[in-house]
Amino acid sequence: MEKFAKQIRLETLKELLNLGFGHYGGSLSIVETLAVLYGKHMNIDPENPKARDRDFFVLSKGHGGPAVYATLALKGFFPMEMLNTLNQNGTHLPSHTDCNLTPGVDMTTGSLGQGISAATGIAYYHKAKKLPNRVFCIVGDGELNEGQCWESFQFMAHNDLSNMIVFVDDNKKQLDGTTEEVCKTFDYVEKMTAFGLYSIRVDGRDVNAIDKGIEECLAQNRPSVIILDTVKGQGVPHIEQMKANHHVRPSAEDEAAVRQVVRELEEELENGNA
Ligand SMILES: Cc1ncc(C[n+]2csc(CCOP(=O)(O)OP(=O)(O)O)c2C)c(N)n1
Ligand SMILES: [Mg+2]
Repeated sequence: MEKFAKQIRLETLKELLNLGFGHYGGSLSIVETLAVLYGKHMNIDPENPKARDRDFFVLSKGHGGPAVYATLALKGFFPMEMLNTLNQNGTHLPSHTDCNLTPGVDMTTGSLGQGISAATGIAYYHKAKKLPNRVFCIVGDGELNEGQCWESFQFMAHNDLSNMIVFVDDNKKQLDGTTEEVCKTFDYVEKMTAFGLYSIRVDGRDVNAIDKGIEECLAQNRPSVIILDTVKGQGVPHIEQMKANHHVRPSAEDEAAVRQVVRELEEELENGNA
């Protein structure tokens, strides 16, 4: 899973460098979680993306698309070369995830708050039909400012959607400031628990901690929410330290720092130190 996370981070950075701008911060903070989900837990078949028995993944914070595309390409859903088409005219990889364009993308997202609602609907259908499919969904901490998210949590708890895990990417920042200063967050685990959900906080930079958290939630057989303690721009120190790192058009200095991380990741992966 650690190696897979490095591969996903590398390909995500290459996509964004090739485009020249993009959502660096929120793509990088979900890399480890994607590596654990697609590397270990999800039942998926890249040869048959719409397989009836598949697990579903919904990136409610759809602007993290570049990280999902890197993950799907590495799993073999489409050729790696397609990653160079990110957000270009006529692309199958728009900046926000779109289920009508990209093999392996299960829901069109980008309008914050709506993806989690769709994900609860998918989980509700499969639970009602007594089907084994599970649903994994990532929402942003800023996205939680959308009231619609809280309707989804209530719906999840009321309908006992034990086939669903929601991850909150608690990277502490949103588009134009820290999440705390835009709208005070209080304690997410306490809030989710009060909603009747099983909830834990894990280190979202650590694939083993994320894996353990998922195992713990699956063992509960209850609707669950994992709060991911992450850093916006995770894994690229220069981007992590930028005050505004939501959508970045790298300066020459920024680009040099990102290219340095690309080289380091390539070397680690080539030398088998991953
Ligand atoms: C309904 C809606 N309002 C506003 C936006 C514009 N927008 C895109 S990303 C973003 C910030 C999201 O912050 P967060 O959920 O914390 O994402 P992350 O930090 O993971 O990038 C905003 C306001 C949007 N996409 N949808
Ligand atoms: Mg955020």
